[in-house]
Amino acid sequence: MATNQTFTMIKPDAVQDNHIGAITQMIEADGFRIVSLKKTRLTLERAGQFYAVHKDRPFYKDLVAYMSSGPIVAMILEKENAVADFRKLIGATNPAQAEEGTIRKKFAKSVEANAVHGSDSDENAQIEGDFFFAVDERF
Ligand code: DAT
Ligand code: MG
Repeated sequence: MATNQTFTMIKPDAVQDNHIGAITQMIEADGFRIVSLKKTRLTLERAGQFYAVHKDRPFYKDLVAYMSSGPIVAMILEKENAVADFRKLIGATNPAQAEEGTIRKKFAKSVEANAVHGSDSDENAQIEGDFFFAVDERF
């Protein structure tokens, strides 16, 4: 259903470093419309639920601790081909491999503290957006 939408979070390191404005500007400049936006903080338990798909990976425990270590900014974004275009805008998971001009190239500090999340499929975009936003928080 949400074929033109994706979900993102500005992660704790980028929020802590005052990059909310710069990252949001890159997102809008790339043609995404912000449908929903909130600053919030995940509990350890909620971060664990959000990343449950990675629960058997060796980095899971650290990832969940990191993602609950400070406030994040959650957004639903809209654009044609949103999921794929947004993955292109954020760049590779490991910032050492992220291309010039991507959000992670500019703001990521490490594989873990990589500045932003981006959904990897339409189905997950829907699930992740629903994790943070009610129906009356989408415009
Ligand atoms: P992405 O965020 O690019 O979709 P992913 O879904 O594979 O990447 O992993 C989710 C997050 O987990 C990622 O943004 C950072 C962390 N992560 C992934 N691989 C990691 C690794 N090898 N070491 C530490 N953290 C890792
Ligand atoms: Mg992923």
